[in-house]
Amino acid sequence: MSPNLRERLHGDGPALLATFVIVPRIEIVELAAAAGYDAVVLDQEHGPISIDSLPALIAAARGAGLACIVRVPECRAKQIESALDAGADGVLVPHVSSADAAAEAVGATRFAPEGRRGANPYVRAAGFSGDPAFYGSSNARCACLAMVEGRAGVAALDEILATPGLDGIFVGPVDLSLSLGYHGQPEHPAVVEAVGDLVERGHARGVATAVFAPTPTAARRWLDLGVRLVGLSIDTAAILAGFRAPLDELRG
Ligand code: 3PY
Ligand code: MG
Repeated sequence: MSPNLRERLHGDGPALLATFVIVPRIEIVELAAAAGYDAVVLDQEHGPISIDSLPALIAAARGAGLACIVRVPECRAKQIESALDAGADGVLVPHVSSADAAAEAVGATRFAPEGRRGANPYVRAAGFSGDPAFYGSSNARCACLAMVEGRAGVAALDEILATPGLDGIFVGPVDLSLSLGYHGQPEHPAVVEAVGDLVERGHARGVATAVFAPTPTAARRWLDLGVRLVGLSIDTAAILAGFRAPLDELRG
């Protein structure tokens, strides 16, 4: 059996290359697979992806062989549990800025006794009751990534990294650039230094790291530093670039 998302985050094989998906269409997920990505991040924090859209998008990801992470709208147990019940391989929890928030997120991804996830064996993730091993396999498989993307999260990093069961931190340079006063400059040297520091502190504690990279150059930098997952692009930006390129060429 091929390694699941959590095993890939904790393993030493190639890092995962992911794209964010904002547009709730299965075709976008399939296009990401056709382009060669390893994973999609279905983004409920930004854009119109609702809980109703998740089952089809997750099914499309699975059918296309992609790992499927849902970025939930905020750090709330209910939202995390709904994404996992729909069949996601893991969740990305935005703006985690304290040890309590990290523990809340992890607790919502695991059934008792490891956590506090509400149990229902009839949901999609459980094969609608057809999977007798659901609770154990879900606890073993579903990954929880906490986004560190603001001053408060940076200040609480050591406690967040110490959260039992946390699969990794995901550093968000876009929000971090605003929080640090470099608006709209995720590649500002001060932001790059801050991201690198967070990643290295994660590695020093043996915690897997992930980063959003606004450019392939940034992605290469973070991959060389040993991150286990890079968010390399966003569907809307890719479509805009694809629409623009032939027009720009035509118009000179
Ligand atoms: C950030 O960089 O702030 C992100 O949330 C990446 O999507
Ligand atoms: Mg962000």
